[in-house]
Amino acid sequence: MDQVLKTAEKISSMQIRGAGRIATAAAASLRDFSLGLRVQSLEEFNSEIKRAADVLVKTRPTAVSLSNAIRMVTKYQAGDLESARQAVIENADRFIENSRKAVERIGQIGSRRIRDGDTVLTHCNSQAALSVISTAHEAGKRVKVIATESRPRFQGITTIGMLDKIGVETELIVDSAVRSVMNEVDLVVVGADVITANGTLVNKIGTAQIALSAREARTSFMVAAETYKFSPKTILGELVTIEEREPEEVLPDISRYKHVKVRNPAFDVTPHQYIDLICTEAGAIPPEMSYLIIRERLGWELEEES
Ligand code: RI2
Repeated sequence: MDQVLKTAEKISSMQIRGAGRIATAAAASLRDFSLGLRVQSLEEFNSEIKRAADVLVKTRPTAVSLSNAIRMVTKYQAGDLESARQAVIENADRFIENSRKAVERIGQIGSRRIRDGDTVLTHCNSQAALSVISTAHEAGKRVKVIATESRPRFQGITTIGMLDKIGVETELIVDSAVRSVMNEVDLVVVGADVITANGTLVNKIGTAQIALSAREARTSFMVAAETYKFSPKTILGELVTIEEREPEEVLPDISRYKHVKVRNPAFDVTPHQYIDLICTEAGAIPPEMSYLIIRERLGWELEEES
């Protein structure tokens, strides 16, 4: 269990971050846990796996990628201990490989929306969004990227670092400069933590005001998301929990103040009307088609839940 607790700690402290990465880290952790699990019976194995899954799923309350990954890994029907172990290992490996391929495919599909000479604005640090940009760059298109800092955790610095390595020209802006540059932007590309049944996007705090600004400036707004970022439970009416993180991430010396409260929501909600396109590994869809993605790709979960 030590290894699972360590991974859980890395996910909650955001040493491992990004909706896709936390999902694959949780899958790998369950696989390794299953590999080393010394128990006598299938029942014990099942309950230990459930215990580990519960620890991992609680680490970040918003990202549905985590619960979707854990459900895919722990969904098995086995008659004995060793076949259960084998199933968890195979499920985890399959999830990790599919996730890698999905990000690659999203890059191939989404990059078609980028034209030679375009300026693309991105927010935070998203593997899926960066795959779109880097695939366009690799195809020989000249792309300039404007990246927001993404306070309070400054994931924008990670983004410019990654793009710098592959030779993409970037400009870094503070989050509040988005409207000032929006008229120079051809396309906004962001990732997703959750997409609901009606195509609403939950993503890094600040995304909603970028979408608003893009709409006002008539700039296209695209979301890059693997299908496991879609939330089956939203079909059943469940609301998405928005994670509120420690105030110290925003104001490290908050203890000096007596009457100050710092709010630190990690994500916000962008209505589907502000989104032109969601690019998934199953194709680029209008947000209103999210329901179908959930039914076709994640439908099994609905049967279990209802
Ligand atoms: P990929 C991140 O969350 C950001 O909100 C980003 O847009 C989203 O996950 C998707 O990232 P955080 O972990 O899965 O930084 O595309 O809170 O990498």
